[in-house]
Amino acid sequence: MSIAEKMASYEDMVGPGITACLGCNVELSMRTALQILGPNTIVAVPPGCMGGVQSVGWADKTGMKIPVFFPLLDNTASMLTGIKKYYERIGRDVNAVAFAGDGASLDAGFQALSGAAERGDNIIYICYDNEGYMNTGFQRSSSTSLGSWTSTTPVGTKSHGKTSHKKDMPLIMAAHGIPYMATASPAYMPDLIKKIEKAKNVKNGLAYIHIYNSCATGWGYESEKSIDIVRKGVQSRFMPIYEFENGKYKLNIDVKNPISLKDYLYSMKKYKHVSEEQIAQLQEYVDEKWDNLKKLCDTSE
Ligand SMILES: Cc1ncc(C[n+]2csc(CCOP(=O)(O)OP(=O)(O)O)c2C)c(N)n1
Ligand code: SF4
Repeated sequence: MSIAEKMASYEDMVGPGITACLGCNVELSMRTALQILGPNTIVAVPPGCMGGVQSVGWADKTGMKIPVFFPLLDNTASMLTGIKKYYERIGRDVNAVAFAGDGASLDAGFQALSGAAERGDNIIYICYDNEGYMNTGFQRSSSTSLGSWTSTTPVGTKSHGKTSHKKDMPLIMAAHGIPYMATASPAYMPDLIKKIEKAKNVKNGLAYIHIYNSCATGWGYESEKSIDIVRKGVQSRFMPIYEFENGKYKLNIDVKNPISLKDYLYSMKKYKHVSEEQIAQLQEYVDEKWDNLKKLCDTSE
C-alpha cells in the first residue's frame, strides 16, 4: 500500500477551517500525526501557531474531531499527565498527546516536560520545531540557530542575528532515559509515520518526537518551498534524523554526501545576511553534532 493510500484510509482528526499560513508544514505534521494516532486520542495544544490557527476551537466550535484542550504555555506536559492519570483511573487506555512548539517545549514548558519524562508518565509529546516563537511575531527561542534573523535578534549595523547556537533538545530528551525519542521531518513522511506508530505503542513511559518544521512566513521563503526547505535541512545534516529506542541510538537517514550548508541557509531570508564567519561557525557546530551522533549510533550497534 502506498503512503497516499495508507493515509487516505485514516480519518482526518482536524476539523475544517484551520487558518494556518499557505504551505505551513507544521499543520501537515499535526494532521498526519493525529491521523495515525486515531480517534482514541486526547490532544493538548498550547498557545502557539497551532493553537492560533484554531485547532483548539473558536467561539463555541471545536477545532478537532477528538477532545482537545488548551493548556498554558508552560504546563502542557503536567496537565496532560493529569488527564492521562484520570483516564487510567477510570480504566480507559487513551493516547494522551501534546502537539507543542519549540517555545512551549524547550523554554516555557521545559520544566513540566522534563518532570513528566523523569517520572515516566505515559504520554506522547510531539514538539514541532520551527525555531522560534512564530505565533507572537517571530521572536527567538532557545531553538533558534546561530545567525538567524528574528524580531528579537535583528540584523543591522550592530546586530547580526542570534549570537548563540540552537539547544539540542532531542539529545536532552534522550538523556532523560525515556523509552522512545525520535527526530522527524515532513520531507520524510514514511519515516515520520513509522515514528508516530512507535510512539503510540510505548506503554512504559514518555515518548518524545521532535519534528523539524520550517515556517514560510517567519523564515522568509515562498510557501510552495516548505518541503524543499526541510529536506535541504536534513540533506545538509543541519536536521539529523535519528531515534533513541530502549537505550540505543539509530541514524535513520544517513546523509553520506551532504549538500552545502550555505545552499540551505541562503534559500531563505532569515539567513540571507549571514557572514562567511557565521557560516563557518554553523558548519563547525553541524559537523561536531553529526560526528557525536555517529559515535552514539556506532556504539549502540
Ligand atoms: C507564560 C506565557 N508567556 C507568553 C505567552 C504568549 N505566547 C503565546 S504563543 C507564544 C509563542 C509560542 O511559541 P512556540 O511554542 O515556539 O510556538 P509557535 O508560535 O512557533 O507555533 C507566546 C510567547 C503565553 N501564552 N504564556
Ligand atoms: S507563522 Fe509559520 S508556523 Fe505559524 S502558521 Fe504560519 S507558516 Fe505555520
